[in-house]
Amino acid sequence: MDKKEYKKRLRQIFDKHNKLINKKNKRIEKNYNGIYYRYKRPVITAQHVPIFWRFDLNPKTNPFLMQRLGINATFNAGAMEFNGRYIQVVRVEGWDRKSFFAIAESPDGINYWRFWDFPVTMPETSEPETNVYDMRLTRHEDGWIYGLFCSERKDPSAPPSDTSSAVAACGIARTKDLLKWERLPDLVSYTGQQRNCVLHPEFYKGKYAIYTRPQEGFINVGSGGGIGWALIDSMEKPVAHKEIIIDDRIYHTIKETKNGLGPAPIKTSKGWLQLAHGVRMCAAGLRYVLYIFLTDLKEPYKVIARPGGYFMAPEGEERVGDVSNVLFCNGWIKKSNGEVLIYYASSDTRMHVAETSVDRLLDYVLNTSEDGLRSAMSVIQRNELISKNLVFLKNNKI
Ligand code: M1P
Repeated sequence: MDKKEYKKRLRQIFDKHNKLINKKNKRIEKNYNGIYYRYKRPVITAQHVPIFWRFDLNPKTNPFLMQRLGINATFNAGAMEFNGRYIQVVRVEGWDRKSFFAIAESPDGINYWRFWDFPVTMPETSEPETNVYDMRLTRHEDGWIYGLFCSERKDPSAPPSDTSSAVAACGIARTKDLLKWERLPDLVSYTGQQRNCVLHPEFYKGKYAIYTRPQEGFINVGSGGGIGWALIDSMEKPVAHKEIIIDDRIYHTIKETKNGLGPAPIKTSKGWLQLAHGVRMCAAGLRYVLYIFLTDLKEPYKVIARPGGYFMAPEGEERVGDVSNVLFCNGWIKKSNGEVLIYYASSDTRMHVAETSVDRLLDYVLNTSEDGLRSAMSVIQRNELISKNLVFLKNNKI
């Protein structure tokens, strides 16, 4: 490639990237459901990753201006407000299938997401993992920001012919500035593998509390599963001596196969708002949807409201990606005005935002019927709604 063409291509690449980052998103006003608003475009995609993370920009060492280290996907991000900016700790996956964490920030939580210059350098433990992903951020009352994530290693007991079996554990790190991370030991538990672990933001009776997801295998939860709750004495030596299941999987529901907590819960006057994912099996494979429930303010392991069905399921282009038919969320932000921004990933490929508020979410959890667990119950619930509405329509002009 001659000098002129190299320059032209480089300019094109940067212009395209700038255009993408500076394009304002649009709230979708049609298909109103009263619960949340989606936005038209994803907020973070592989194309948002800086050009200088992917290309070698020097024509001497890269005469064809090739992407040297490509990015496959940006998904499953933790989120928080930090120094007046909106932050996502994104799971960035390279062409080599390895994930790492990288911080992207936005001035308003919706638009202009830009990655910091370098990804997170996460220290390893004495037993280095192969892959890290899905960080849940918690600003704990002890003054630290904790990141709990999945730390994955090859299963040491797998026979040589098995190059897929893995062991998932809960990795733990903490920081004050999101730049320098102190790695703590992985969570020790006695219920098999762990994924989807989340630190509760407050002490419970002087102890740290972690939401867990015990699982027998790496993909299948086996006889385990459900969202658990465990108390631990210290984050420096995190041991879950005992786990109780606070939200189980249930036959013929959206969480029949497995479930897992999403982000750290939001504290409200009525209880802790909890966002989770539920998984069921179908002919097309696993289907991941999001659901919400409310737990008691004083005893956060007690579910006090449990709307039936899903809160959000993949729609349109969200349905397709590396692992299709998946919505996954491990980050949301409650703004000081009560608005809530939900950062969700679609099909293990890209990040989106949805907008709602604490008031709407509380109305949703407190006034949506529980899953009746039988078709006959679903008809009773619907008939009640229809009957009330027919009377309303008769007496009111719309
Ligand atoms: O591929 C869908 C999701 O699968 C796993 O989630 P879970 O442990 O609940 O099944 C995780 O690997 C997650 O990252 C991924 O999005």
